[in-house]
Amino acid sequence: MRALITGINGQDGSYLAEYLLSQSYEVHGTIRASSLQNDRKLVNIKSIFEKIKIHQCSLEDYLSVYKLISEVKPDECYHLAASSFVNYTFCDETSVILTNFNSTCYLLSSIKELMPRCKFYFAGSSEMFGNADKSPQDEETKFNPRSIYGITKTSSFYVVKNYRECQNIYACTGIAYNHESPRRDFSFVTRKISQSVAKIYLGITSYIELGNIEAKRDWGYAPEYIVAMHNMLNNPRGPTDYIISTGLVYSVRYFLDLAFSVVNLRYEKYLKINSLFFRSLEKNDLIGNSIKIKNDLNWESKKKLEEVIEEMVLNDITLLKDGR
Ligand code: G4F
Repeated sequence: MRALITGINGQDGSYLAEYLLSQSYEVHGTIRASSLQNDRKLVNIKSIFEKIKIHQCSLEDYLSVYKLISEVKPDECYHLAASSFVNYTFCDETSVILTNFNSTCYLLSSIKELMPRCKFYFAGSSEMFGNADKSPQDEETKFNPRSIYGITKTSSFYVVKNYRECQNIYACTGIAYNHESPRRDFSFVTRKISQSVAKIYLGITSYIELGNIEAKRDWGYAPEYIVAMHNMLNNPRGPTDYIISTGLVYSVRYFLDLAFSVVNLRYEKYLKINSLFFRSLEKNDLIGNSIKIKNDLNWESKKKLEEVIEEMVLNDITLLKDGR
């Protein structure tokens, strides 16, 4: 089996690549040209670099995507690449649309043309529910995205659905809630916290600045979420969309408290609240009901948030001690 992963060097892409290699897949992945020149952007795939085939591809360009599909000829395609930072101010919205929406259309159009039996996974997001009218959300909940990121994920969801229903392509969307790990990008709050705790513990810095610490999230463990993705493309029931979540919510304050407790410190002594990191239109009640994927595919989130936090903090301490 040959798999293509867009954004293979990201948190999810790299875990998925490792998982598929362990299942004897031939693994191909796309990376932006600019990332190939930057060692920091390749750190997640360093250990498997020789085992995978990297393609430099601009997903905003149809010809580039078409050539990619004709060259790789994948059996499974996991479209994970996206401009993924959520903001509600609509800054730089056209470039987010180009990256997130057009790439989905280009991939599906090329697959239909060149590899119509290729199965397609699209990485949806809880941000599609945005200002949700019900909580927890499930596969029937109405979308009401509030961020440009959420809008691009929702519009892509409908493209995927239409390729499935009208073009007979095996295409589906995993509506994943937040999922974290030691490979999380530093722009997200969990990694920002774990790295800051590590720096404070090692005496490199003396405080952490955050925005709304009462915000709550349904936080899972990334290495488990990529198994859900693979299961969805190997679903005996055929292609359908699933919520991928833990069904539990915790506040940023709770995360912070536990992260500091890993090194026996109290967060109150080191925390500064900075209004720059607040998101004005943010709603806090996004929590996923993943009973459908549990019933159909026997997938459920297992790792406790406490364990995820400990792994992240200890990993950041090791990285800093090693000068990485
Ligand atoms: O870690 P975050 O930036 O993640 P967010 O916005 O929930 O988005 C992530 O999860 C989505 C759902 O799966 C994905 F679609 C998306 O691509 C991404 O992976 O923020 C989490 C919470 C927010 O409520 C934010 O307001 O943390 C709050 N927060 C408080 N202080 C902060 C900070 N977030 C960041 N990034 N930085 C802060 O200083």
